[in-house]
Amino acid sequence: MRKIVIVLGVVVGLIWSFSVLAEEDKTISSGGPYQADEHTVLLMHFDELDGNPKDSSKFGNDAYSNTATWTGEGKFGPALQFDGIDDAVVIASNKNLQFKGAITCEAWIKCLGLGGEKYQTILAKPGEYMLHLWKDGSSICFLNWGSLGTIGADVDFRDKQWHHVAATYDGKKRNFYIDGELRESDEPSGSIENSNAPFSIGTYFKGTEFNGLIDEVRISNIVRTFKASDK
Ligand SMILES: [Ca+2]
Ligand SMILES: [Ca+2]
Repeated sequence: MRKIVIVLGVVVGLIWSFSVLAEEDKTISSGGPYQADEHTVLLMHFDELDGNPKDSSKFGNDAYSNTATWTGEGKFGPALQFDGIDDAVVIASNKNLQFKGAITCEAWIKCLGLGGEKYQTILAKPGEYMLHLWKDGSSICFLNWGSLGTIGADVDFRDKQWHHVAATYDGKKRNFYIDGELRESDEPSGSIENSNAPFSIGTYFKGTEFNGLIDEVRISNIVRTFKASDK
């Protein structure tokens, strides 16, 4: 009888441990990989491992140029590696990627060292909005061309680890999240500007090249919120 009780105790203990592990796994995987919803205008899982990346949103914003290298070592499955010299993913401009009011830009990034001479582009719609690191990965900015200007966060990305970065604007307030934590906010005056420039990931201009891995890029036409478990 005592043996049975001990065996039962061990079994219950194991079940409990596995359920705790399963909970932890669920927490880690939040923040992606995402499913496209009605507000998703671009969603790049970067899982193709070949050719040009495809958009999983209903808008079909597929890339038409990819000079980055596929890797199986992404945040979620495969990702793209950018060499810090000339690698880019380019997507044609269209009105779904232009914003009148609300926008959320986000990506998972792993910076691997020095990039372009000016800074390191994560994503950019030149003339409208851009997420970029300082050239050595020592800080991050969300820039809106025109009157809104820049919001920055003094966060060091030189640890060669994956980080989730997100910026939102609702027409009034701008929020900047790193690994799901709200790091900076402001209320810039002015309005969003639109341009016909292509949307780029990794670089958009000489001197702005990203050095490292990028995964799970999502652009949304609403303000999304994030929490600290998004990492
Ligand atoms: Ca991926
Ligand atoms: Ca190259």
